[in-house]
Amino acid sequence: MIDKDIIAQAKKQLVDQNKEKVLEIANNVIADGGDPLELMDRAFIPGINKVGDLFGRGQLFLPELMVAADAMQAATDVINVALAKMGGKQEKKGKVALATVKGDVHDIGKCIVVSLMRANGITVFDLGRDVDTDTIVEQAVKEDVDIIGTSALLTTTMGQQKKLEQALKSAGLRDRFKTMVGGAPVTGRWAARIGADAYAEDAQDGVMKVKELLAV
Ligand code: B1M
Repeated sequence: MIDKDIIAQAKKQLVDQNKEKVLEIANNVIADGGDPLELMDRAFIPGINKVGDLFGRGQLFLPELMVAADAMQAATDVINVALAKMGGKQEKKGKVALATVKGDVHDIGKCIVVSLMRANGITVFDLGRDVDTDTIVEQAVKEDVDIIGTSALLTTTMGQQKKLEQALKSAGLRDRFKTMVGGAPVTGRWAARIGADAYAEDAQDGVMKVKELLAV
């Protein structure tokens, strides 16, 4: 368990948009054998959520949001490298294509999901961010994946997840893939409404849902 003062400092430095300090804390925690996911879940995610709240309330502006996002991305990169090392050699369990949907550049969460899945022996094709439906379907077919996962962080881009379900149906491909949706505004209710096979709340839940969908 990471010391609560370190957690508080890590969160504070992210909210203060201090990339140098954020990186220093992330590197130190990992060098001391701390759990990278615990640091993400207890410090950096609450930190960036606080930044988001301040931005939403007009108490912090876009340039500051961008600096905080850059610090968050740098911390995520450090965490993701540590997660990849934790994975070791594992039997491969299923193939997943993951993308942030068209019109949406939020990819910090999606990248954590990618890393944790890989660390759990799942083969992931990371299609990137702002990816249109046709490209997602094309790549899923090309790589012959089992599951297509999409991330949406904006209420205005969640509709792209529904569009994917419709595109798969029109192409006669709906039964070929399982689908999973995630992202801050996305819910289990939304997943059920659009006909997605699963909703994942966070990266750990994403790994669990892949295992459930593939029954591995
Ligand atoms: Co933006 N942004 N942003 N932003 N941003 C939000 C989403 C917002 C809620 C902030 C706010 O107003 N309070 C708001 C959306 C409001 C709405 O839709 N109603 C918003 C806005 C408005 C905008 C812009 C429009 C701002 C502007 O330009 N005026 C703009 C849009 C750009 C675009 O996409 N077209 C914009 C831009 C940006 C930055 C570029 C500055 C930056 C993103 C940088 C990047 O990602 N490379 C950014 C950031 C950082 C945020 C907040 C603060 C944080 C997002 C984040 O990284 N969270 C965000 C506020 C918030 O969400 N509270 C906000 C941490 C991350 C680990 O969590 O992504 O939820 P998350 O992922 C989690 C789970 O959701 C889940 O697992 C992850 C790990 O636990 N998960 C999955 C996610 N995808 C999954 C997929 C799965 C499974 C699980 O399987 C398929």
